[in-house]
Amino acid sequence: MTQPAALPRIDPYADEFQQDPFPAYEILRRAAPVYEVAGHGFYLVTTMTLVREVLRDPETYANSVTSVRRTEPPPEIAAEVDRIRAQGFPYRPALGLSDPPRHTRNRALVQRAFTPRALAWMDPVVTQISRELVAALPAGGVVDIVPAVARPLPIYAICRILGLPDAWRDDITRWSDAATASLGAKPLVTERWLTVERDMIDYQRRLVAELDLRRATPRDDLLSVLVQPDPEHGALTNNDLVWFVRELIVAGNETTTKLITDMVLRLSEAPEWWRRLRDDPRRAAALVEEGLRLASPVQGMFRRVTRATTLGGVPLPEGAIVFPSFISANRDRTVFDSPDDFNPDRPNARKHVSFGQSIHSCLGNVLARMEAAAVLRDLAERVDRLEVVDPGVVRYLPSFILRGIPALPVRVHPRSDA
Ligand code: PIM
Repeated sequence: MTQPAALPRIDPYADEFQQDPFPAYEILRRAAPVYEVAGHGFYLVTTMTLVREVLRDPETYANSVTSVRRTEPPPEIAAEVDRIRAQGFPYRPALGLSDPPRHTRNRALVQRAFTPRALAWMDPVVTQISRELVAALPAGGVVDIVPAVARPLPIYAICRILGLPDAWRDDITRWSDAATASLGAKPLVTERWLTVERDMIDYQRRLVAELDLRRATPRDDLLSVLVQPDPEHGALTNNDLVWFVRELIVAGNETTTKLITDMVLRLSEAPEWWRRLRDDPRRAAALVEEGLRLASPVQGMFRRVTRATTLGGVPLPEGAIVFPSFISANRDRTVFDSPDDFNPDRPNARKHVSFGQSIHSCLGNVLARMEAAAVLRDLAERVDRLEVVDPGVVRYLPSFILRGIPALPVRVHPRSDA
């Protein structure tokens, strides 16, 4: 394929890119919106129009891609990793990496639990969790907002939805870290590889025990729904379910944590929004949309080309892998004026693709929006300002797939009139 000769080499695995991908994406949107990443076997797709073209055509751009998402263990521990993996269930795609008909069936199973109406019962639950976490922030003191609020809220919420014991909350945090450790990142250090693999076995065993309990005595929770056989397809096996639930757990927290943290950083630079939000708590929804656009915690998803096609004038052979970049499309200036500005009043704030689109659009979008809005409203009630202690050293996770700040110490300036 021909790429403009003057284009700088863009490497999504490089630290510079991962810390600040926006200049590179700006160049790509202008000069090479379908860009072959040298040496890694995939194309970055960066304009809103082309990202939507990919997402809207799941037959040409299939979801079942496993080859480039994760880094694999180094050869010296490959045998040990295989030995640990052999103690657990082999990988089975559930939603995130599956295509119809499996995807259609799995999605139908869980979709009903994630509609706005079905999630209405979660609103008071989320509000209460959020209130407690925010109330525990040290007035006048310094706290890392990630473990204090951004991390626990979505984990507690997904535990409630699935029906997992509250006592598992710390384990779920650990499992979730393990599940995402190698996503779009540089190879892990050897010891981390082994703990990741062992953590996943621990998770599988504990979950199977919980699934057996639900089969014996169903409860009013999502695990009980998942173990029920359906008349058309029969029952999912434990092997299917450990991977399915793992996806729901990971999806249910990693990204919302990142969204909330990113919004706290953004509002630390525009603290007048706390007041505006306090004046009208209904503004939370618009703030969250604009926060979603700018944060894009899922930076994009891989797709596999199922039949030779052309995208933005670039021929793509069958089997090619593309990465429609949501985070880049969300800054496309042909769609959003001054795209780098945080402007919750922009009329088309909801035009972002942070939740993807079409058959794979985010199952958890209602819940994510609910969680982020609750935290913003509670913070607005209590704080005058959250001051990032050291804005100069904010660093993002080393990944081009997920985007997030792993730690964000802030000084809590409480409202003097609260
Ligand atoms: N999390 C929530 N929705 C999607 C995700 C996700 C996507 C890619 C990798 C990990 C999590």
